[in-house]
Amino acid sequence: MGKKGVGMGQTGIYPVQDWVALRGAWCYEQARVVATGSVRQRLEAQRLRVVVLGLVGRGKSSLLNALVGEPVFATGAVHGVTRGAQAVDWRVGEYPVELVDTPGLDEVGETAAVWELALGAELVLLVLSGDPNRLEINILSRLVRSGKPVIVVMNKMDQYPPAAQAQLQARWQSGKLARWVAGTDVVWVAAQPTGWQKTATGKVVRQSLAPQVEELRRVLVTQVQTLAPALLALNALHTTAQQPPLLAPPAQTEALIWRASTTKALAVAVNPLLGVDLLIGAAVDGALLLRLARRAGVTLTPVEASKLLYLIAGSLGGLGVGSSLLAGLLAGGGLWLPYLALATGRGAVAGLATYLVGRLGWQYLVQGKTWGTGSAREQVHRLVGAIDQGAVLARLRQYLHHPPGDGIQ
Ligand SMILES: Nc1nc2c(ncn2[C@@H]2O[C@H](COP(=O)(O)OP(=O)(O)OP(=O)(O)O)[C@@H](O)[C@H]2O)c(=O)[nH]1
Ligand SMILES: [Mg+2]
Repeated sequence: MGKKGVGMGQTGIYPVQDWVALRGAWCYEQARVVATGSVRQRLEAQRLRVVVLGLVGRGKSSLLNALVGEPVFATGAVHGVTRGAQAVDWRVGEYPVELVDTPGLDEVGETAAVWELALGAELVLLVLSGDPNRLEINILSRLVRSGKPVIVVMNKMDQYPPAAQAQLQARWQSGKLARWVAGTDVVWVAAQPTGWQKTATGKVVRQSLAPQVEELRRVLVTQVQTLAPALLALNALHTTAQQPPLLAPPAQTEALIWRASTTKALAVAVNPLLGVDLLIGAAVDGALLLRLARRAGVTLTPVEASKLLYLIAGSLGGLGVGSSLLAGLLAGGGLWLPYLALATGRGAVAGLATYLVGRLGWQYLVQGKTWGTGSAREQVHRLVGAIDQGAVLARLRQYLHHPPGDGIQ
């Protein structure tokens, strides 16, 4: 199933001396066990994400166009041509590669989103077009400190006479830059070179020349073909290691979350109108989040609370709460079942939603109103997956069948 022989139980086909492949394959298997979300999807599909990064106008879009051999992305001399990240599918041997173009990093406002993409990629191409300025050195330093595999692409080399190019090269071979990036990871290209030509009338005009990116293509092909499993594994393990585990709230807080869950479960179960669920839900969940915020010592405005609720509840739709609702209904006996069983199923699912809102809300609040690295949706998805929903549903059902005070418990 795996490409390059990398798959379950196939690591033994590597010659023992082939350490890179052997370690890559081993890490790959480890990463498959722990990775979650979109990183896991890429890992399973052995699909690499390569992101270009660089300041405005360095030729990022031109470079990707030259690599794929088609004018996929808009380019131009004006400031900030690329406004949002866009991807194009490419392929290196058997490996699908997603090449992602990003807006220039000195474009105000886009920085966080671009960094999130770059730090989540298997490989970053940092595009420069001359000696790096201070901002570019900071960018490179952040990439290196994050342990991100980087290829430095020195673009627009048609603009440098050979002597100037030699000077540039010397700086990558000694000093600070050389300590950060190996010489073999600095590649010299001209993505959209221009030259001057004399017309029949004697006028000298600017003329587009063929791109010179073969060296980069060669480096990419070699790296991807030998290192794809290792690059995927490295990124997946790194991302996973940075993700905070699901936090267990203190007993009193857990009790508060549980009380809100059973309150909602009961309210929904005894209410015969389906649409009323939503109203009760929003009220109970919103109030719970505000109380949790007070306990965590964090300020949360009602608007923030409803945004948080919207985010968590929105993710639950795709996480099987909808299907567990259906399962709850069917487990109760199908369409002919007595109303009580149906209502109990509905109530338990509504209570489960509140429980998840409480646990995730608590995590978000005590972490200082952040989900950590990665997209909020993905983090919510991952944390919900870490909660035993079946057990919570069973407890809620039991509660609804025998609420405390009916003499049975
Ligand atoms: N001479 C020369 N010009 C180039 C080269 N590569 C790109 N350019 C020019 O540089 C300008 C910017 O190129 P883009 O590819 O749009 O740059 P970008 O980094 O995507 O820019 P933003 O999207 O605005 O951040 C364009 O006018 C290109 O024609 C090159 O190798 N040589
Ligand atoms: Mg661009």
